[in-house]
Amino acid sequence: MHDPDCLFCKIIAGQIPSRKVYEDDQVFAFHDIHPGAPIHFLMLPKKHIASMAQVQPEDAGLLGHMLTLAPQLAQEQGANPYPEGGFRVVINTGTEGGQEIHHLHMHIMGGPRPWLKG
Ligand code: DGP
Repeated sequence: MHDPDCLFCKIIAGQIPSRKVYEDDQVFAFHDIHPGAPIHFLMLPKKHIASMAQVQPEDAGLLGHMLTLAPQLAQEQGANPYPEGGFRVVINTGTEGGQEIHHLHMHIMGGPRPWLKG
């Protein structure tokens, strides 16, 4: 459940400070330290899953919970309503996928352009 060598497990446990956005029994969300958009926070499972490549069938409910929470949290953080507003969800997976922290996490980004390319 908790990996003592994992930076994000330490953030979840409060051993490293973060700017918390949301917490429940399954997930934790906090602002990215290097925001790439006006709104940029990370949502992660409390369970230590190294990446999306490690997700198991029993994690389907957990991932569904994260996906269904994303719009609510994005709106609470100031994302404008769909369709003119909106947000982007990114899950970097593995080194070639741009993943630097090996604890599964969603980047949730939004706000007025021009932050978004492509
Ligand atoms: P990724 O490349 O998908 O693994 O993204 C990791 C993100 O985590 C990156 O955008 C920066 C963020 N990050 C790294 N260390 C910390 C930290 O100590 N605190 C916070 N709030 N964010 C961090």
